Amino acid sequence: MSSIGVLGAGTWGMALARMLSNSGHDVTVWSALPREIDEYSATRRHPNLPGMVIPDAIIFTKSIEEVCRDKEIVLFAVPSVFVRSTARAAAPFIPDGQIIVDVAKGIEASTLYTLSEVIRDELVKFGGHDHVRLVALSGPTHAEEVARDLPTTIVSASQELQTAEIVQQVFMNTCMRVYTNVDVKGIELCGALKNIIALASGISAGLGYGDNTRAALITRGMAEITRLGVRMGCMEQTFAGLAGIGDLIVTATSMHSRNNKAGMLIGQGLTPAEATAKVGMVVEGINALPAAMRMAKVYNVELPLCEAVNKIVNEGADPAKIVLELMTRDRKTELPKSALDITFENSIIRNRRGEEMRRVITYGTFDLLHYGHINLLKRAKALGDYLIVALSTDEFNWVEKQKKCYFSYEQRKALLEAIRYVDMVIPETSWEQKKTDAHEYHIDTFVIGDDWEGKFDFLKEEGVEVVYLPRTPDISTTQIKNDLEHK
Ligand code: C2G
Repeated sequence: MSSIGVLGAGTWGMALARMLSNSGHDVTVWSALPREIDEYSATRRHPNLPGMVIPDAIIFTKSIEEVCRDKEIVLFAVPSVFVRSTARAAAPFIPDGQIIVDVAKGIEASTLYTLSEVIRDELVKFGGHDHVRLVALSGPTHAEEVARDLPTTIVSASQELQTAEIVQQVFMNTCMRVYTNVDVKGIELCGALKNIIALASGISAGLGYGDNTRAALITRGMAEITRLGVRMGCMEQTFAGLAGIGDLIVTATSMHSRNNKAGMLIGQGLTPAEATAKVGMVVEGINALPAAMRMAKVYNVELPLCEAVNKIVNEGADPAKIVLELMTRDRKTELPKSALDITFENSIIRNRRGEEMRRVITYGTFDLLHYGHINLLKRAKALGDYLIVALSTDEFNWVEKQKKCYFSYEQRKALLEAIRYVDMVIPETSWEQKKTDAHEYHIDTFVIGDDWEGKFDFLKEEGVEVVYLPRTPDISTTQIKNDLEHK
């Protein structure tokens, strides 16, 4: 059996703690609210789970050190807005190599990080955590039903399959069936954004609309989340899985769902604040809206339902009017873009721009290649099917950017061509070439880090989509040089 530390004594954290304890694991639960620890350890009851008895074997602690020390698994079950501060507080007590499971669902609006990325970010910042093993655990899992041992399924997702399998082993029992996945980003994106669609579903019911409308919202809501996820490099099949459509169905149709309940109250005329107060628990769909709106902009993806919910929740729009707008939007097809044209060279040079093959271009020096560059190239490639990198020549770097590169143009070119996201490397010899490149290579999308935000919008007049992606924080060629100098 395993020893497990649970951070967060909320509904989901306690339902899981009980399940794990009843499976024979040693479970310690911590909360940032001492009064919760005092109450739950004394009464062995949780206010949101009246029918549930908290096993005597569960240890409660107010010490974040005690809940993290010597555990096979540390489980983050705090509300999404407290994940960063909790990870920062726990970092000194989490050893390198620790398996960390996150069950909180959300995306951090300021960085567009998923919550497992937020935890990793805090541990890396603290230092000494080079091999943190993060798992996102997510699926159609109402705490109220898990607390009653009703048959439930969930996905254990980690970049390392064997880590996902360890967590699968620990959480699997006769009432909880665990599936593994490696698409952590996709799993976490579903978990965050489906709460917004559940809000929409509740608003629809609150307006008195029926099952037809709810089915439409679930189906089209999943379509827009999938569209965004694929643009972000996630696996399309993740969205058709348990953490995708499975979780959306259960969240958008069940009265256990806080998002559904809050949505209904909003549809009936309460303000979001009144609705949240009445629900009395965290409504993660509202927390997820800022990040959803930012991702729609950064990745140039239409999220009509998320945008509609945002207008209602954050701009006070009239729900009935918004539904009418949604119903009368410009006509769309359900068909995905046509099959990928497999002859890259042919489509690059000879075919006109078009749906069959999306071509992306980006520009840069890429000296002392680092993971910030790779992160940019990976996301750029996910925006299309073919990525061209215009690499600044040594002369262009010196004359135009006063940059003295460590690696020559040829060396930097060879490094870039070895990256699986890069399909072609061409020289960047002038600032002006972007316009002609766009036509010569039939470019659909121009991408660059948001340190250049707004600088290349003129390319839109050439019919090119312009995307500025968030830079990867805390890494740059300059920083590497400085660090090496002072080491
Ligand atoms: N980048 C990033 N995160 C970092 C560092 C760089 O996303 N931590 C991105 C930059 O925003 C840029 C690309 O990686 O999109 C290459 O960065 P540089 O080599 O620094 O390129 P730069 O000097 O900005 O040249 O005509 C455009 C210029 O050639 C861009």
